[in-house]
Amino acid sequence: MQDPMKQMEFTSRLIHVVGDEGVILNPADQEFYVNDWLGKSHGRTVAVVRPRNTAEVSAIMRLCHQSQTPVVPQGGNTGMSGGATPDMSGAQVILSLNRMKRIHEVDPVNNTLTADAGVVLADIQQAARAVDRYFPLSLGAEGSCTIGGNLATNAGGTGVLRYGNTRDLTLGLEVVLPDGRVWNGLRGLRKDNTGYDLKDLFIGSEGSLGIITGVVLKLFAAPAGRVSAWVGAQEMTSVVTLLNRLQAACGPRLSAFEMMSGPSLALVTRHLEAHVSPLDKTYPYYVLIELADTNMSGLQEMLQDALTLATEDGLIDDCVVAMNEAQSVSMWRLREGISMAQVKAGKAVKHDIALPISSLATFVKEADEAVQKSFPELPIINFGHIGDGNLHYNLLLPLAISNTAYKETTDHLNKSIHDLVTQFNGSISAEHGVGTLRRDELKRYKSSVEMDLMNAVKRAIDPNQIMNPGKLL
Ligand code: FAD
Ligand code: 2HG
Ligand code: ZN
Repeated sequence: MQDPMKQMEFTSRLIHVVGDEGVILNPADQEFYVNDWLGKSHGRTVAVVRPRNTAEVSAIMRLCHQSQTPVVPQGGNTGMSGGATPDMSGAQVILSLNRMKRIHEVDPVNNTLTADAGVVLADIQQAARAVDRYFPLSLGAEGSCTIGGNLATNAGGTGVLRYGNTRDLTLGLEVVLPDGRVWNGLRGLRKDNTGYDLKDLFIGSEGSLGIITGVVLKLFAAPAGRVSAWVGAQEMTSVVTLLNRLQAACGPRLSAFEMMSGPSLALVTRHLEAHVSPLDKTYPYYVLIELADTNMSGLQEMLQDALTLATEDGLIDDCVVAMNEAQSVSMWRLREGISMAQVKAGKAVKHDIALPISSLATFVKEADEAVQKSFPELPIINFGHIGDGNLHYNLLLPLAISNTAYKETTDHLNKSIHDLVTQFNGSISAEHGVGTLRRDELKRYKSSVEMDLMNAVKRAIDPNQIMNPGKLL
């Protein structure tokens, strides 16, 4: 929207809908919204508009539809793929859900929670705990990401192994369509075969089809507690064998199995204060394991016995079982600190990949060899939710690298890693989404049939292409 008169008229209409306090026009106050936290994506905006309810979202979308103004939905702005940042044109509106924070209902009989899309994930977890239930979605950004952002990216995190990803935790959705119509699918049903599952179209659509305004989530029985352990191992093959053994021995009690390579842990202990490894020696791989149950009786022994057996069989070299909750918390701080340590230490080239678990060890061996051949000195920060086959196979470039060199090296590394992922029938985006970061990569690896189908869905729901242009597709 380049015409200043039209822009003024548009923003005054926005103010009419949401009030003065719901529209941010001052560039200094827009800073948080137009940049991402990684410092990689930057943009400009006509206005940041912050509705309080679905009716206001609908009125905003009607205005954007009439004026053909592009809209960038935004939740907590913690995303890792540039999906919530507008482009540099200054023509796009940011629609932030950060004032839509109501939890409407917690139903411990139906085991469901109904909330606005702008509720922060940690507040949803807390509301479930308040009725002695459990909401298992958990990730490092849970204190600031929103459930709407989790839905839009189909977020994963550390609980997927046992409970599934955001899609698996969702029963119903409410969405405002690009023309302002509201689809109310806020149903708390575990069975509903009345045609296409529309909610699954919007989950993982990264704001490209509509604004998610509300959700009905599944709740679970609250675990009575957890037992955590930290393990050191020499080989990725041993780590995968340990995963299979623990699944066999502990069944659904195995609630997390998170891997960190030696360089990943070293990065955290070097760059973050008061982060200390629980083991005396260093190892090529570490695993953070967690068991949880509604009955704690025998849980610690179960983990201890499985780890003793694994040590005797030479699968693992050393391990420590947390003796109390404080020790569990400090193990988790090491795992959750890796993202921040990367930001402090360099410019990461991030690969959020999924592979069949049976291919993980061979993939890592071949990927390490390929990287070392081209860039022998490059730190490989490989970690992730390997219980789900999801690796964050990140490569750390120096902080002082020029933009041109960063881009050239990134293009080279992306191609080499993603080609290999494709050879193993993997995915180039496991949980962070495509956004702008992997948009061109997506075109390279998706078949033309898949791209045609996705573009057809986009055209059907957003014919004027106003929803989050330039992202995903
Ligand atoms: P935003 O960043 O605001 O937006 C993300 C995308 O969703 C954008 O495309 C945006 O347009 C769209 N969007 C947001 N809200 C809506 C809405 N209401 N309707 C339609 N579209 C919308 N992610 C994981 O999956 N697993 C992890 O383990 C994980 N760990 C993280 C750890 C840290 C320390 C950090 C900073 C991030 C981590 N993330 C992780 C990434 C991020 O937190 C998730 O992608 C999260 O789901 C984004 O939520 P958000 O509210 O911040 O969304
Ligand atoms: C995690 O698992 C997040 O900690 C972040 O998904 C991954 O920093 C990353 O690349
Ligand atoms: Zn992750």
